[in-house]
Amino acid sequence: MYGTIHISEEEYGQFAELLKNEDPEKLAEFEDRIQRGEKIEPDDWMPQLYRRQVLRMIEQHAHSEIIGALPEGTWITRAPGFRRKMALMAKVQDEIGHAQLLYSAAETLGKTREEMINDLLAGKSKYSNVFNYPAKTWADVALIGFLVDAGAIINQVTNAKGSYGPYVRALERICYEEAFHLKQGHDAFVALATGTPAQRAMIQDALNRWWQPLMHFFGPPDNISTHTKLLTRWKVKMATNDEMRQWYLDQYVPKIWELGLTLPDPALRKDPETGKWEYSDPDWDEFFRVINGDGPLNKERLAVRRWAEEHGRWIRQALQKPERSYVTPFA
Ligand code: BYC
Repeated sequence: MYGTIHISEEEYGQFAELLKNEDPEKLAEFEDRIQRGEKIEPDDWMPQLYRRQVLRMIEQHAHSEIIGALPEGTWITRAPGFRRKMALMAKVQDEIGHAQLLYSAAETLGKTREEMINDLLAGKSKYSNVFNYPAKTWADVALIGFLVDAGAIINQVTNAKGSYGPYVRALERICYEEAFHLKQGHDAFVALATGTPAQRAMIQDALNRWWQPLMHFFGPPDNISTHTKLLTRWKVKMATNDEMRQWYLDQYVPKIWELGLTLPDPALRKDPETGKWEYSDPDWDEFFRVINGDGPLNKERLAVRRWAEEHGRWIRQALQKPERSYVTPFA
């Protein structure tokens, strides 16, 4: 299923207008390289549209990592116990590290990190929908570590087989760390699900609130997704949004049900004949509202990043002025 092309030649032809300024020979050679499974590297020839699309995706992913550190980050001081606190601190630190890797990969396409951060702070760039919801209880943190990271792994393991060299190398490294995140999330999740009645109620409440954002996480259905067709052809996305959503349901719904927890969708079931999951369509109007800046916490999330940007400016400026470096008196 990885790397299936979902665009017909006729549909691809509709992009002709956007590709009309490209050298046809170079474009054909680029397409051949993609089909042979070769990696595209920063100095290689690529159509401008490929450059823009890959940059858009990596940049949004990088922003998702730094904004994604916020809901869990606020729980470091309140984590229940020393071991949970240490694991959570390590995880949050990893997420920031992922952003570093991804901003570096995005920079290879010609946009500076400063420009990317400015676009994020100005509300011009998107980041993952899920991080615009509050982590009200410790159960929310357990759920993020288990079920958001599980979604991230499905997406990233898939796209790590894609065509843009710097992105896939960053994803490979990120996936190793996500595997640890998933374990810490699963451990905290199971502890609550098998705990006292109050703990079970807390994790059930978290599931009820987070299920819809989790269904949104893989993006809009294929029939309304803007970029999937072109990006599967160019092997930037190695599966469609609906395919990834199906794989996620297949792997994680049984794990949730095994714990005696329920999901807030009475229509959710696997059709034994087709092997496909059926579910109620999540509210896609809400999804588009949230990703366009009008979710429960979009303004708060960006306000925290603005604060961090302002308060960290002095150190970035200091690092950019090597002529002012200090000479040790013992030299
Ligand atoms: N949230 O044409 P479509 C993490 C936008 S961080 C927000 O299907 P595409 C973690 C999409 O951008 C991991 N926006 O898009 C971190 C497009 O808008 P524009 C996050 C979304 O790109 C810390 C429009 O909807 N993972 O796990 O073909 C702690 C139409 O959609 C979303 C990534 O970033 C969304 N969920 O496919 C814990 C993975 N979905 O740009 C955990 C990289 C769609 O036209 N990204 N949109 O204005 C991708 O794989 C793809 O971008 C997506 C969407 C599959 C998400």
